[in-house]
Amino acid sequence: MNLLLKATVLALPILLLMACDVPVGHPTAKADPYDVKSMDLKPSPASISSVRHTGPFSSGSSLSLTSDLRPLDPSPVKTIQLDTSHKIIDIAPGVKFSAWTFGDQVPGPTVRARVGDKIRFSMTNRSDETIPGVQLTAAPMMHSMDFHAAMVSPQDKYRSVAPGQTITFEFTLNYPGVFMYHCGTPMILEHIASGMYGAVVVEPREGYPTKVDREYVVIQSEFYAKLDPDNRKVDGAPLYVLDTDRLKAAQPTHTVFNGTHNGMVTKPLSAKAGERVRLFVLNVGPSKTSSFHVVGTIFDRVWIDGNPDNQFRGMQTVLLGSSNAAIVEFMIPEDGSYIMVDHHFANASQGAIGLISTEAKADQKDIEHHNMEATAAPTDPDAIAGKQAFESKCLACHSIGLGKKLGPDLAGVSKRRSEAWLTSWLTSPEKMLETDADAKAMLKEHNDIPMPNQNLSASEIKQYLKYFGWIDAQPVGTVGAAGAH
Ligand code: HEC
Ligand SMILES: [Cu+2]
Repeated sequence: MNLLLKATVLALPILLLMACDVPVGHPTAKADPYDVKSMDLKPSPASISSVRHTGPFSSGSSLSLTSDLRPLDPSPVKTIQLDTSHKIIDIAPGVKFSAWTFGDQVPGPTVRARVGDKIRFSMTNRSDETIPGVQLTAAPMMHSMDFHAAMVSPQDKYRSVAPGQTITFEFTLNYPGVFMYHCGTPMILEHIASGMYGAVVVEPREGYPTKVDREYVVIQSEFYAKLDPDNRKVDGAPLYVLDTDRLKAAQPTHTVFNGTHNGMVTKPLSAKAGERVRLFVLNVGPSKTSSFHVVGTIFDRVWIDGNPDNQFRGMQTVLLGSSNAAIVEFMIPEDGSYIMVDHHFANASQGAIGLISTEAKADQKDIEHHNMEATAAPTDPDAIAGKQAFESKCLACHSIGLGKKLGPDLAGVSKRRSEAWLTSWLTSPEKMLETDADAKAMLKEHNDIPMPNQNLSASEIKQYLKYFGWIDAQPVGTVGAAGAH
């Protein structure tokens, strides 16, 4: 090859690259989604009052209290309350730890919102309240809230407030991601290690570019526990308190997912073979990294810090420093129990282990969703019509996600039956009961009570199927319909 040709061949890809790379400011350049001009950087000042919240320690329709992440609440303003408390938590069997919390739980509730949404936050420092039946083991003290999802003056918004005081502030979510929140009152290390942290999931303005069958939150954190030097007991069991020597030396006694040693081994997350799972993984630390891995599968996508712009494909493990997060998505290839671990095995051996299992049943408790009402609703017009019709015509005999009535629970029906099968069934159940083996088997299971023909038109049937498809695209247990009992 002559020299000139060689040079041209070498230069060609570079020239092509240059040609593709539209310079910033060029008229055809795409708008920068992170353009500061479209961000809210001037939130109003925080206010502090001496009016106390009473009742539940957390509230807000955008909060999830467990690993089951609720679907996005579409309202553009998310009002959330996360009060601090001092309480005893079980971090492992027999280890009753004197914790400080947001929302009376460790980790604190997960907030879900979207870029452009406003968070209207308030927190009462209730560290001086005694909870009935639980002795107060830690003295009341100052606490504060630091949201990594916010762009605000820390001296204003992240101020510490005294027991009995309430701080209120607002901010707008400018970046998508999975962000930590934590108490920022000195010694910050002690406040985090005592349990004062949680996650804020911020979806991109247009939502995620992929579709998944399940969504769960996994928060890794360390505990540094020692037996109470004063030998105090809780319900006859020894009390554990923060070991500040171990804390400073970064030598945890427990490293856990979602606040409990081996918690998701005894209560695995559920998924079915062939499903796509999205995990929102946050490593709180406070002092260790996590080498997050799921045994038996490969992360199809990894979005570092939970932002789809930071994408990796086909990853075995994702490395998370303290307060780093990732969204990981993967397939459940076949039936089995897939093991989530911190692949720093010293951490895994301290309890950072959990399962996603095809044998796990959705927790009935979670379906009822604690004290919060479901806000998920379809947006597709056919699915909306299907939902309305279903609620008036079918709820007498069917539930969604809440068990069998006269007819089967219809959660998952779009997955266990084909569209053609469902269409034939809804057109003429009597014909199917004569000719179709699956229909006959189902009739037997339902005490030989045949479903009456509902006289549905083809377009009505289409609407029911759209609704069923929508239900089955939501994280399990987040949509329920029961009707009158
Ligand atoms: C009077 C009770 C009753 C009503 C009302 C009723 N169904 Fe059913 N449905 C049943 C029973 C019972 C079965 C189980 C099969 C059988 O025994 O015939 C069934 C089965 C089904 C199945 C199949 C479920 C599966 O697991 O494969 C679907 C889908 C279904 N019904 C949809 C509907 C829809 C949609 C409506 C409202 C338009 C409706 N049903 C109204 C009683 C009812
Ligand atoms: Cu604190």
